[in-house]
This record gives sequence, C-alpha cells and structure tokens, in this order.
Amino acid sequence: MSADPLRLGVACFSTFGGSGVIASEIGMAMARRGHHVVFFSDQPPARLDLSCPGISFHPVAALNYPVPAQNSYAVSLAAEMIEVAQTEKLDLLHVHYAVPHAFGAYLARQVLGAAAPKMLTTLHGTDVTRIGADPKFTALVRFAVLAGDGITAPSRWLADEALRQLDLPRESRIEVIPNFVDTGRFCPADAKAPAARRVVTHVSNFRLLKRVEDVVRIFARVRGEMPAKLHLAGDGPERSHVEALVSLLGLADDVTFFGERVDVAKVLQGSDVFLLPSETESFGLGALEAMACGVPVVASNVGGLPEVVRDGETGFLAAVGDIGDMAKHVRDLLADPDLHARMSRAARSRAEEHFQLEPAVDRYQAVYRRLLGDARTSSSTR
Ligand code: GMT
Repeated sequence: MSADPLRLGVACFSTFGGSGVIASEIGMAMARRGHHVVFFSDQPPARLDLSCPGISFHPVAALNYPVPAQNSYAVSLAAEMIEVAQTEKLDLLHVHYAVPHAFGAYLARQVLGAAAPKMLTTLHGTDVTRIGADPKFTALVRFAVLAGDGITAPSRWLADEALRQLDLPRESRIEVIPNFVDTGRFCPADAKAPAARRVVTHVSNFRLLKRVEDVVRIFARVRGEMPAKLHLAGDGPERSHVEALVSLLGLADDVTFFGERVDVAKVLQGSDVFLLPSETESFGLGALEAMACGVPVVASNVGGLPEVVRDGETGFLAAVGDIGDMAKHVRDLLADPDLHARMSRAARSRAEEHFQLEPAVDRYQAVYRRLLGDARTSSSTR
C-alpha cells in the first residue's frame, strides 16, 4: 500500500488497440500500488479489470440532446471529468491519445480553474501522424498537447515526429517511455502444450494502415510452398475486404478469424511467426506481445518498429509493401527450426530485458510526482 496515494483520472479508448491496453495496464498497476484510479471512456476498455481494488469506471455519456450529439465526445468527457475531479478530488488527468482526450481534459481544466488537476498527455501514433499531420487539425492538436503539464511518447521516433509534425517549441520536453508487456501473462507456451505447426499470426484493429491484405498475400505465397495456417485476431473497418480476399485466393480452409473477443496471449502462444506489415506504427505493441511469447516478428521497417524488433535478431524488418521479402522471411523462419529457436529466444529475452511492465510504471509514477511538484521519489510509494 502506498504511503501517499495519488488520485488519478485516465481517459482512453475502449476499443481493441494498444493505447487502451497501455492505459489499462498502467492504471491497474498504479491501483495495485495503492493509488486510486478512475477511468473515463465510452465503455470499459477491453483489458481493464474492474474487479481490481482501487479502480473505478465512469462512462462518458453522449449529450442527451439530438442535434449536436454526434460529435460531442470531448464535451461529454470534459463534463464527466469536471464532476469526477471535484467529487474524487483528482490530482492528475492522464489522457492517452491526444484526440479527443486532450481536448476534453483541456476544457475541464479551464472550467475547474485553480483547483484543476494536472494533465499528462501520452501520444500514441495516429493522433500525431494522421490527425496532427492534417493541416486542418495541426494547430488544434498542437494547442491541446501543449495545454497540459507533460507529454510522453512510446518511442523516440514518435517523440521526434511530434516535435516536427506539430512544430512544437524546441524546449518542449517529450519523455519517451517505451510501451511494455506483462511478461508473466505473455510468455512462451508451456513446453508440454502441443507445439504450433507453421502458424502465422496477425493481431490488429484492421484499419487500412495495418495493411492486413498484405498479411493475406504474404501468407498466400508461404502457403503455396508449404502447409501453414493463418490466425487473424481483432476486428475493424477492413475486415470484410480481408475476408473477401481470403475467399478469392482460395485460402478459407487455412485462415481463422478470431475477432476481438479473444485471449490474445493464447493466440500468440499458438503461433510461430507474427506478421505486422503496417504502413506506419509508432511502436507496435502486438509485435512486443508476440516477442514476449517467444514468437519472432516479421514487420515493416517503419516508425518505432525498429526500436522494438531487432532486424535479423528477434525477427526481420522489410520495406512497407514488400510482400516478396516478407514472405521469404516467414518461409525461412518456418522452414529452419534452428533459426526459429534462436530468434524465439532472442525475442523473449529482449522483451524481458527492455520492456517490463513494472519499470515502465515506475517511470510514469515518477512523471506524475514530478508534475505534481512532489519531491518524494516514486520508490517511496512502492
Ligand atoms: O493507430 C492504431 O493502430 C491504434 C493505436 C491505439 O490507439 O492503440 O495504436 C497506436 O498506439 C499503440 C500503443 O502505443 C502503438 O503500439 C501503435 O503502434 C500505435 N499505432 C500507430 O502508430 C499506427
């Protein structure tokens, strides 16, 4: 139990995506340390355990008025934050993904005035690389990000990209706290369990930038040369196109769609290679979770992925859209047990050595304390 518990408000997406996972894991770890953590979202985030003591959830209700209701999430979030900040005496709002969460927190703080909680914004990726990069939104995103007391990013690449895309002042401090994984839960399959047999896996929110059709085309090339299975977990706007491509290529018997309601660790433990051919990725949490399960990764050489996957060591990186090169790497891994075993061990070791959950939470806790002007270090509250 912490000697001096913090009272935190966390805003994040509830959808199947890394930012909601990271927000949930930090919040639950802080609650286990004795802090009080309130979550704000449209519904409980997928991996948030509401039975965890110290966690509470406040749904962000849509405006109960028909005309402006559609795009009112930031306003509804602000209203919820204002009420809860007062009743729960929140010390700090930690918003994950700038749009719309930083807007909501900014509005709430304006209303609360001097009594407002501090504000930390964690950038996650497309909030900068897509929305922030849209000239129509750049000034707005820049304003909301700078309106808080601190900024973090999960990779050096995204921090640099935010400084550039949002044209942040040179003195802006974006602290890089790499994403992390619970290596107890995400671990290699039990040696006694049946070994995966040439199973290629992809997990994502099936957005266009994930290039899930590339996953299917890469798999088709591999499948043309050896028996193999493709496991797809997650859901999103591209799912129906992907299903159509699977049928068109005659792969339906070898492809399984698990959807979102799935134990991701179990899916990863039943696979041999993880594929992430994205167009952009600030970090690639799915790749890290695969590595923690001892699954080598074949991914695009973009964004923050090289900070996660070591090319030629824990998997392979290839140019975006180079289906041939990625298929070759997948085939090599499936056909060469020694190469696979070596990369599997290296992947697990890298996750254990560089991306553990508790040290990352220590760093977030230290940022919270710093923003609150608290001289006590995070170690005094462990
Ligand atoms: O844009 C997405 O793919 C979803 C987004 C999210 O909200 O989870 O993912 C971003 O944040 C993750 C957690 O930090 C990162 O692992 C993903 O790489 C990042 N996605 C992109 O940059 C495209």
